[in-house]
Amino acid sequence: MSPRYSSAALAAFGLLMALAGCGKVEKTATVKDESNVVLNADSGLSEAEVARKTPEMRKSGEVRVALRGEILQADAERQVLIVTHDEIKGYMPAMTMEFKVTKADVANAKPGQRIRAELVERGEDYFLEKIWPDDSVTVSTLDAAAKAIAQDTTIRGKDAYREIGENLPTFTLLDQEGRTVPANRFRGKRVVLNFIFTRCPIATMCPAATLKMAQLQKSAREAGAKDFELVSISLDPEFDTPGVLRDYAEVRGLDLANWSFLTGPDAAVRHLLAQLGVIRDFEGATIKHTLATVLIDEQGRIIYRADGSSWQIDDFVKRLRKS
Ligand SMILES: [Cu+2]
Repeated sequence: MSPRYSSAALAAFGLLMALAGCGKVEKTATVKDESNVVLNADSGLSEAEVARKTPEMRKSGEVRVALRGEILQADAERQVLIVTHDEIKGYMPAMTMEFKVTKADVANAKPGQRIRAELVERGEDYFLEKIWPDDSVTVSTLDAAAKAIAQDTTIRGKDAYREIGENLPTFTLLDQEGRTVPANRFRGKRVVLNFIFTRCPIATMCPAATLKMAQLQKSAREAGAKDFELVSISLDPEFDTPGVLRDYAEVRGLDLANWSFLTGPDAAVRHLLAQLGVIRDFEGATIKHTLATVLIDEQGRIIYRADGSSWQIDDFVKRLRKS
């Protein structure tokens, strides 16, 4: 059942760990912060427990509760969303209120859309963080795709790892604008695909990979390559919401015309990683991971891959230019 990784991928893993010190404790990236308790019914708390814990949390700086609701209006100028939210048992009745959000989240917001998020009460202010689409069509599409890829990994067994010449696994994720993106959206184009996470603290890993993808995008265009796409999938989908990815791209001035940042259920990402031979380990407060840059052809076949961080831009430019 455990996926098989190419020896190149494993060797690159060891090498990167040694070079980047990824295995050491990285205090800068807090992947699982235990102090961030989110109060809600899903966490098994009763209405009375939520009511009891709220003042304690308020005293220590902020209250975090899970929220579901519908976007009524997005105000880009004031950077707020007006949301009609469901009852939050033990904390607040159902009502319409205003929340401060990031620039990317306000840009992604669509009036009428259902969302789930974390309500953060800090001082006098109310914020929404970790905003995900929660309409039934999106949720059921993502869940069905996650189940399908999990099943596929199981069926493939020890052959879960996809070799050169095999197809890219089928997946459906969300892009940086919260749009549903099926893998076949990229058919007919060459695709360079990698995995990154926005909180990666190691300059030589994800930040360098993103920089190189941007350089590849520019060089390939200059070399006359057309009809190619770049895809960066989050290794940390619980933190990397569509808005977080959009913000990551905008802060870096990335050109998203043919570059998608994808995220979605961890259940789906986990199997994509296994099938594409990228290793990810949650270690304490950080994510230890390998890097792979994978080239997909117009028919959705994996035709080339480079493991580790030392892939050559020129090499990929050459392969993106159709001969
Ligand atoms: Cu990284």
